[in-house]
Amino acid sequence: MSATVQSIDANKAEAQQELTDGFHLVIDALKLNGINTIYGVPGIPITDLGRMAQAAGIRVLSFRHEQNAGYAAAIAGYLTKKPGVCLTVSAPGFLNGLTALAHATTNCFPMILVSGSSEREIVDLQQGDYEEMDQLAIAKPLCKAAFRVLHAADIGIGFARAIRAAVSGRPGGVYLDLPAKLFGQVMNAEAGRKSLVKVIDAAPAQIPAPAAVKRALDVLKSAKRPLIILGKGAAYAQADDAIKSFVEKSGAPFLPMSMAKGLLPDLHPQCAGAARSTVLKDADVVMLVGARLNWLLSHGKGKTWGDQPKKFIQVDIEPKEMDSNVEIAAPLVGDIGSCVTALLDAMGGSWPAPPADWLNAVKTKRDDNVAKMAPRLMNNNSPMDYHGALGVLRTIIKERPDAILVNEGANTLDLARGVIDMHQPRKRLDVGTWGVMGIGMGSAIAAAVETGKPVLAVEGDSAFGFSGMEVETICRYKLPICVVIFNNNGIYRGTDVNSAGTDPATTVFVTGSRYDKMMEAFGGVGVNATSPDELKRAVNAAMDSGKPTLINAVIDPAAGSESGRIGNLNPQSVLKKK
Ligand SMILES: Cc1ncc(C[n+]2csc(CCOP(=O)(O)OP(=O)(O)O)c2C)c(N)n1
Ligand SMILES: [Mg+2]
Repeated sequence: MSATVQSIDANKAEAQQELTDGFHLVIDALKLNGINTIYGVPGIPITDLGRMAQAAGIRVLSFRHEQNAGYAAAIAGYLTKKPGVCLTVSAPGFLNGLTALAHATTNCFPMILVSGSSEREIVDLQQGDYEEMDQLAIAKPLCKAAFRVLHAADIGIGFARAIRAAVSGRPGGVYLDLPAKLFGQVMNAEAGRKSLVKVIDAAPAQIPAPAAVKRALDVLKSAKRPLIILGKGAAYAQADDAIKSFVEKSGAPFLPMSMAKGLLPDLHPQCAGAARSTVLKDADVVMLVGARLNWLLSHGKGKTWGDQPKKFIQVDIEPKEMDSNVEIAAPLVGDIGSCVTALLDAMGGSWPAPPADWLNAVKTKRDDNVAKMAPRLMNNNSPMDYHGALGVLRTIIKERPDAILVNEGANTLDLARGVIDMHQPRKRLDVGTWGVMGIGMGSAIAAAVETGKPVLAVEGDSAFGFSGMEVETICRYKLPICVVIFNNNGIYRGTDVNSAGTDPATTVFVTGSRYDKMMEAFGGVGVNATSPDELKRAVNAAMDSGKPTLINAVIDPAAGSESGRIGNLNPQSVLKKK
């Protein structure tokens, strides 16, 4: 090589070293802020971004459908308190990710949907670009905040705003629109470095007012029949020790909402999970901690809550949550950790125990209900009913308390929630506020990736179908996930008949399907289990081996009920029965 060519090469290299571009700035912005995992689906214009991010040490998990990648990002946010990032292509990929973004917002999970988008000039003139869509406008009503970055120099600020919006205050979904042209934009590397922003104190503590703390404790102290309800906001807060100390010091029965199960163990003597209807009806003071009075708590009124007049104390980071459904006598606004710590401090050394007759009444009801359920959980029927199958899984989770349980379906969800005790915080991941089907495989994958713990996904056969193709993803990344499909041949039940006698009924599937074969197709372990004993052996083997496993658990098609435990929400036609 001649000296001239060598020096031209050296100059070129030097010039390149001094430059950066949109691709690199996005990756650097993520890394600078400790975001080291991306969930997504590649394609124009973000394929190279994924490749380069992977090469730069970010874990980039490619899914088979953006909705599942989105659900993974959402639950990653819940588990880590850092925004989970989902990366999608323009228009259709973006739309596929949008359900998860809305789900994250509704559930208060911090998530950022980062989507490539098409040529701005063409999109805005509606001239028909490849995958043309005004994505920013569409995302806006479905998330906490939405931003578009047009200049490479603004990438740092764009990500900083997105991260802060996702995790501060009440967490939620954020949309970040990155048009194709941005990625190739070049700028001076030093200026690029300076343009990046490391977000300091992304979710600042929000300290409650001392007067509000005192008011809350005064109301709690006045109770004859106190009840504490723990929501997934309390689980999200990762203030586990403070919450446990507070609940124990108060002496009050507590009721965990679905994803707050395990925040204090379900077998804790104060847990009123098995006496839910009694405590909701009879309590006179109800303290909500990171739980909202939405439909899951019958809006705080009506039959579920009985005739007893009630006073509510509500601990929440969002001031607008107060009085959303009923009057809140003692609003306590702040982050859960700060609020609970302030409550504990202000309770002082001695706090009077709640009246013994209330504690005894709750205990009696709980023990009765547990005793009633016990024999049903021990049956070894074949085909299985829900209780026989769930009894086995309950024992497995008790023996492996650090495993993460993912759960969706109708009967499969409602019965598993009641039967399977949780023993540690944030180990139960499910359908959340909307009761959405499809979170299963995305949640399982993110749980395995973010925590490194084994995952048991208990899935209705319908629920599983929404994300079933991701079993390939599970096998590809060799994740320690055991999927158990409660196969009752359909939605709610597999016994429906179409009275017109033409197509199959709307709620039934192919009889005797073998979902286990799906897992085998990708090199995982498939098992067909027809009895609780077989199920137990197969799940234990999967949890021991850590190999991707799918167990087709054959459930009696007649065992379930319409809509599980929420059949009452179905509208009725007066004309239906002729
Ligand atoms: C995205 C979405 N689509 C549809 C529904 C309505 N839905 C509620 S539960 C359910 C499936 C229930 O069947 P399965 O998962 O098999 O549970 P099973 O009751 O049979 O145990 C469906 C489709 C939903 N909740 N979410
Ligand atoms: Mg089913």
